[in-house]
Amino acid sequence: MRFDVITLFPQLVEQVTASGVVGRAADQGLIELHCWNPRDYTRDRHRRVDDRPYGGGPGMVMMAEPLAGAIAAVRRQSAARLIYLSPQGERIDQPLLAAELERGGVTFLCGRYEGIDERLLQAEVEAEWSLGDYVISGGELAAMVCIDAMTRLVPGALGHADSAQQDSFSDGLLDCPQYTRPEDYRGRRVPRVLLDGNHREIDAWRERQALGRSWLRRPDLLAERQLDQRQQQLLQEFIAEYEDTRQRRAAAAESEQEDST
Ligand code: 9WO
Repeated sequence: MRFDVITLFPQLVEQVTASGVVGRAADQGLIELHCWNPRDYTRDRHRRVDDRPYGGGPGMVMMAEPLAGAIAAVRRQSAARLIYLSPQGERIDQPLLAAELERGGVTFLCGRYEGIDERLLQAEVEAEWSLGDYVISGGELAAMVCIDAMTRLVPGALGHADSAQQDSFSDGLLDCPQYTRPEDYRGRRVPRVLLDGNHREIDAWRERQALGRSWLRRPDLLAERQLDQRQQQLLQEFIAEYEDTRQRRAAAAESEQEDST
């Protein structure tokens, strides 16, 4: 998998390969990251990459020509799509990133300041992606998020062969809760089922929790998805237990009130 990134801050973007899963994938040659600085494609003495916006207003806009030079240089080495990262783009999710991975590579275009001259975007950009509805200071952090998430999907990038399968969203659901030692943390105990070593029951508990949390926190994820019979059963069990706990809590709170009067 090859990632190319056009950015005024190459040292920032290169940090994504400095440690962790992405670092190991780069060391193993599973991914390659190349950064291209538009400043290297300027022709004037001051190496200008930005100028004032036509129509006035605050801030600066990235000029088309230096970016066009960087894009032409990337295209000599890579046939990948050019993707601009901005809040105006299509909202990305795990399936979209997985589909892009199948294309074999991506080139990310990172804007700074108030943005990029629209004519450069119209002439060159093949897709526009957004992480979500907020503004950050430039496209770099968004590119790093995409590179991290896509690298996790490259076969062999995660230690365990099936870890990517167990990630949140690999199945379109939220993750189940995780626990480690000690068994008792300030009076909060690890769920009994995880200590008993019955792996059929553990798997069922985890799936029940994943379905239940998705039902509680992200009903939109469940709406998009068909549950099989077993999953419907597990979710019903979660809901029954949830309602039961809620009723017992309400009853306990009421008797607390009586005690105080
Ligand atoms: C800057 C600005 C300043 C004053 C008034 C309005 C303004 N809008 C912007 C702006 O959106 N700047 C962008 C910064 C230009 C393109 C790159 N930047 C960016 C990308 N910010 N946030 C993203 C981004 C990318 C992907 N997903 C979420 C956010």
